[in-house]
Amino acid sequence: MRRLVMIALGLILLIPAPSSAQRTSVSGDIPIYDNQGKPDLTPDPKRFVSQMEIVDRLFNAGDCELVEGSVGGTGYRRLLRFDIVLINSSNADLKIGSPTDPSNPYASWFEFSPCHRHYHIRGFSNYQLLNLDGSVAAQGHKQAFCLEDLLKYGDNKSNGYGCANQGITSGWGDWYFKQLSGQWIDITGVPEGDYIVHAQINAAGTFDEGQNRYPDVIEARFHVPDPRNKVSIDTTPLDYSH
Ligand SMILES: [Ca+2]
Ligand SMILES: [Zn+2]
Repeated sequence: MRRLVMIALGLILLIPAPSSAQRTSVSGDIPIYDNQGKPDLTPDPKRFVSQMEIVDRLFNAGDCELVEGSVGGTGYRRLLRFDIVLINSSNADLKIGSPTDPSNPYASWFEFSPCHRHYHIRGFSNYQLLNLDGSVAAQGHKQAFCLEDLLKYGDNKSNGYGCANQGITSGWGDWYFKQLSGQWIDITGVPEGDYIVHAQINAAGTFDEGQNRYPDVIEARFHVPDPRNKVSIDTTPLDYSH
């Protein structure tokens, strides 16, 4: 039953909305509340589906994506990619701090990314393609994140979090756009059919989200075309900035 409800939700979320209206409509749906000093992160459900697409992309031996495990092999890989915007809708900031400070309470969570060439919180998000019965059709990978303020959702001023002093201000969002290295699920060889794209943030439970009123899991139904069908080949440089 729960699965049916989520599928229904996924179908509703697949209805596209004009991009200019997304941010304000989402911030209205996810009002900031008093979470007793703890952050509450949630992925923007509209952005997730509106940017979802399939591309083919060539990977060569030695590419950092193979080292990081975000693709399953060399040659042309079929990638299902999407945006994740993490909104902090608590009245408290997510405060993480400097990755190079050994006294940082999150010191053991940082890992240096050979692709991005900066520190990420390891295991932050988990991307999977699920069959409609909830079993795994393609285990994506655990995408590590550098958490920072990129999009303004509320009225607050940013406290200036970036990759060198990580965090997300109350009412701000961190934007993992689909052009970033690893911001995908490798679906090479997945048969044609209907699937659920599943993303979980704070997947390792690194951050205490207090009441956690807003979900850490986002899902949307998606039709994967016949793998023999051509899709556009992405040759634009991958983004490693964030
Ligand atoms: Ca949450
Ligand atoms: Zn990064």
